[in-house]
Parts: sequence; C-alpha cells; structure tokens
Amino acid sequence: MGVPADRKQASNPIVLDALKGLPVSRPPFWFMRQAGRYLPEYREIRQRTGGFLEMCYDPDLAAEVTLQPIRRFGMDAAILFSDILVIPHALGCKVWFEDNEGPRLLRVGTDIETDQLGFDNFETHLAPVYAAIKSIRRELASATALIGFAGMPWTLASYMIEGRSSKDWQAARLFARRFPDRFQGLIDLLTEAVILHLSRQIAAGAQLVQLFDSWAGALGPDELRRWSIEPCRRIVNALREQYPATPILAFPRGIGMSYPAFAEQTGVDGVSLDTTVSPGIARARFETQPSVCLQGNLDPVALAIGGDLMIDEARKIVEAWHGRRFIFNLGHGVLPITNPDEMERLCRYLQSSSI
Ligand code: 1CP
Repeated sequence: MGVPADRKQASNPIVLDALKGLPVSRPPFWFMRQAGRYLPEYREIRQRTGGFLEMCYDPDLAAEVTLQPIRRFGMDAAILFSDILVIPHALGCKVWFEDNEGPRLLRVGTDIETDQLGFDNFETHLAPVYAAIKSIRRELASATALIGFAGMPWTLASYMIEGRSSKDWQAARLFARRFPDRFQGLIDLLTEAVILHLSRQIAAGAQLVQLFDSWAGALGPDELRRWSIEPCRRIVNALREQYPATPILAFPRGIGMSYPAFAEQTGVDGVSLDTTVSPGIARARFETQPSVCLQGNLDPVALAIGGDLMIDEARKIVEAWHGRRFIFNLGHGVLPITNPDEMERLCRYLQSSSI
C-alpha cells in the first residue's frame, strides 16, 4: 500500500526547512521509535517474521514498517527501520536478540578481539539496508523527509564490550580507562564504520542523518570529549566533505549542561535533547547558537498518558522554542504501551499549531 496521494504533492520537506533556518508555518515533527510495538500493524509483521534482525535485513519488510506510522499519522519525516547494532554485526561481531530481553553480542576483549573485526563483508552485509532506503524514498511523498541513522562509537563500543545492555556500563568504562589504546582502536574502527554506513545511506536516498549516542550520559567530562565529541566531530567532517548539503543531528543522551559545548565542538546541525532538559533553560543556553536546531523533547511517558497532560507539555515546548530553529520530537523513544489514538491526538495538535 502506498502513501495517500494528497501527501505526494511536490514540496520541500518542512523538517529540512527548519534545519536550514527557513521560515516554517508550524512545528515540524517526527518521533524516535515511531515505528514499533505500539502499532498493531508492526506487531502483526513482527509475529510472522523470524525475528527482529531478520526484519532489519529484509528490504521489503523494513520499508513497510518504516512507512506504517507515516501512513497512519503523517509525520514530517520517516526514520529508516533498522538498528544501531547492525554496525557491529556487519564488522563481524555476532549479534542476536533474546525475546523480551534485548540485544546480545559477542564481547570484545572477552569473546572476540578488535583485530578479528573488519570491513571485508561490511557493505555486502548492509546492502539490504540501502535497498530498503531506495524503496522507501520511492514511496514517500516529497514533503516527507527520510532520515538515516547510526549509533555513535561510544554507544556501539559499550554494547560490544558488555555484550548486552547495562545500567551503568561499568565494564565498558573500566575497559576504556584500563586499556585506553585498545579502546581507542575500537573507537577508530567504529568511527570509520559509521562514516561508511552513513555515506551509503545518504547515497541511497537518506536526506538527513541522526547519530545516536544513547549512553553518552555515562561519561565524565573528559571521557565525553574523548569518546563522544571527538569521534562525532570526525564523523561530521568526513560526511560534510562528501555530502555538504546533508544535515546531521546528534542525540548525546543524558549530557545535560554539556549540550551547547557538544553542538559547538562537533559542528552538528542540530541536537536532540533528552527528557531531563528544561525547554526554557535550553532556549537560554542556546541563545548564542541560533544556527543549531534544537530537537525534542516531550517525555515519552507524557505521550503514553496522553490527553490534556500530553498536549499541555507539548505546548510548553512549542512556546519555549518558538522563533528559533527547532523540530518537535520526544526526549527518547515511543514506549510500547503507547496508545496509537494518543499519537494521533499529538500529531493533529502539532499539525494545527502555528508558530
Ligand atoms: O520488535 C522488537 O522487539 C524490536 C524492538 C526494537 C525496535 C523497534 C529494537 C531492538 N530496535 C528497534 C528499532 C530502532 N532502534 C530504530 C528504528 C527507527 C525508529 O522508529 O526510531 C532506531 C533508530 C533504533 C536505535 C537504537 N537501537 C538505539 C538508539 C536509540 C535509543 O533508543 O536510545 C539503541 C540504544 C538501540 C539498541 C536496541 N535495539 C533494540 C532494543 C530493545 C535496544 C535497546 C536495548 C537497551 O535498552 O540497551
């Protein structure tokens, strides 16, 4: 099934206009994890497919699941359905998903060493992802932007050292401090991999990219500079050289007061703010950086509750960021318990709100 014809008329994506600082008539919006378990049509496909990774590597299914929320709600951007862990997988580190438990990986430094990983199979392994991007772009209206993404090196390295999710990323932080040279080797490998993966996504049709550093908040200030800001700066520089017109957003989740320094030192076009950041304080702190697009940051719990509480919180964000570059989003991903009717209510509110 395609996207309705009325959404296919030619026009510039409002999300790209906002990133460039061009005038927009209302807040542009999309949501992290807008595809996923809260949608019955996603659960239906997930159930009859072998597993989550199989969906990521099937171009037709990945394209279909990417388009599901756009057809229902008409967000201003579609984000490729994939996962950050396809990068370690493509480098030769085994990755699998335990049902209802999350990701599992071979552990670097324990089960496998960095020098056993590499690019031999990388682009062949990820070819279905680029095929999915091509077919999504064919289906999408020209007004809807297509977002490519990758995990950032620190977050990827953390999963690769821990072998799974963690509350405090202790093993990864210990490894980085005990073996800084080996850790730097892993970060360098991942930095190259992210650059290659994002270049291929842009070549296939992604019009902007988002970098996820979901666990940046576990780092102290010096570590943040070394393991998050510096690799991000290298990724931004390399992509700008090849694709100067493609905007880059980053989500260094949980870094609080360091958001403005992160934006300045990496040169990204925009930063996605997490739920701990007050929209008003962010506005003040970014006053001297008007060209940085702010993105965020409604609490996914407010969306799950819905109703007036959700709309009031959304309005506060729109009012706080009115008059500067911003894209409305959540402060983290949509929760599986979210009622699609509340997502519909939020989208209608944003579509009818003027700024
Ligand atoms: O059906 C299922 O069980 C799969 C659940 C699921 C989904 C829908 C996972 C497993 N990944 C995804 C898709 C996904 N992951 C997207 C798709 C696009 C979208 O709609 O947003 C994106 C952008 C991601 C990125 C991702 N994966 C991040 C960064 C963003 C974030 O949430 O902080 C991270 C940390 C992952 C790892 C991962 N993959 C899946 C899970 C459950 C996790 C998190 C595990 C943990 O908490 O450590």
